[in-house]
Amino acid sequence: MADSLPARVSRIVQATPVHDIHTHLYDPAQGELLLWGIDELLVYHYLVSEASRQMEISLEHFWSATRQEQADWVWKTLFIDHSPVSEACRGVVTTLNQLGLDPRNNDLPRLRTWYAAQKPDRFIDLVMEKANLASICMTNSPFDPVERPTWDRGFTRDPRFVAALRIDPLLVAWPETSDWLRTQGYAVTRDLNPQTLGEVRRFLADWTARIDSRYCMVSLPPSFAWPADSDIARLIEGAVLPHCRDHGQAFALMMGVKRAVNPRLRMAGDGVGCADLGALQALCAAHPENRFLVTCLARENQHELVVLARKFPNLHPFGCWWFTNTPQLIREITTMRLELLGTSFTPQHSDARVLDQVLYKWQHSRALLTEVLSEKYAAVAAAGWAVTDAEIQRDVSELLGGGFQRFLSGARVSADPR
Ligand code: RAT
Ligand code: ZN
Repeated sequence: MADSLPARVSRIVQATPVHDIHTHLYDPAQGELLLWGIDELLVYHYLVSEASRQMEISLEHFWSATRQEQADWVWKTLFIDHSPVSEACRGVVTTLNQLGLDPRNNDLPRLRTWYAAQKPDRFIDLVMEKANLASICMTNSPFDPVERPTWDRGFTRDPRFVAALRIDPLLVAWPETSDWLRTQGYAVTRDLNPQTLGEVRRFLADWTARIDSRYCMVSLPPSFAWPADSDIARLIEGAVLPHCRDHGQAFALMMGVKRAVNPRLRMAGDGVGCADLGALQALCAAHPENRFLVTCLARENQHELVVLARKFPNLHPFGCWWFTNTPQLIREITTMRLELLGTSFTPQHSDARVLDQVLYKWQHSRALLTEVLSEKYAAVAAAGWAVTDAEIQRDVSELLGGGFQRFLSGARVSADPR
């Protein structure tokens, strides 16, 4: 008997390698920047913010503990004292399961012993094979005092790890960042005059070349406005967009993050706010020769983003980002995007900060993509257009990174379905 439609879609989605277009993972040659292991999984900031609501100790006590003790507290709070039903908790369970470990029969010391026996190189291969990843796009910041020296020293690149230039401090912390740029040899002033904008472009060009960046990216607060009489608007107009045009780079905007809503939670303390997508509309309209990759953190922005993408072919929506990376919202957002954009978007990125997390992020994402795509193919079949396996394969390759890469290259869609 022929496979059912969901079985065909599932087989193809599972077998298609994915280009993970936004993560916080690093090239293995960057050493300790690439995190992995059970303690890192447990102190992931998604889990820390959940644990902080129910932990028996104060936050001050938690932060003063060692990493292993912090992991113990998260494990006790979220896995022992309560059931791990949240998406981030389920992620730890899926990850361990994918590695052949039963979290119910292995306490933390046993899990640590298992991890201690893994060889890093082999572990990276194992994880990438199991998650079926073709490439991992990093988030690379010249402003990070720990990361920058690794690039200054230089290293042999692992071709599976590709770079993307992250420029938040340049855009959201001007003029303070101008002082730092001067220490790096760029003749900038606090005033954004033509000379300074030229030097900012030189900085962007230098780092784009140094890391072989695929695109340039920033996360923005809900208050971001454009056009505007502001440093950030001047920097985007006078430096970032010309740089992107000159170097064939897309500009990724991650919109709607409120940083440090609760600073006591440190990295776990960021929140969400509704972004003004009028700013995005104005950018796309004023700069048809620039390409914009956009993800929004607020659920409330998702519909407007999709409608804008129908109007502007230079806008590519991507990912169900951070607080929207939950099954209910992924179903809703991915369905809406398929219904209004067809396959011309990238449904997901992992945002993994710990290598092992790609195991759960992609297992969960693949399952949801299968579900939503199967429903859409069934609906169009009922209307009189049954898709072939080759067409499903074409679409899935497109959704799992192929369309993203073509958008980055500036090329238009090919008509060839194979
Ligand atoms: O999802 C996350 O881990 C967040 O902390 C952010 O890093 C976000 O993805 C970002 O890139 O700013
Ligand atoms: Zn991220």
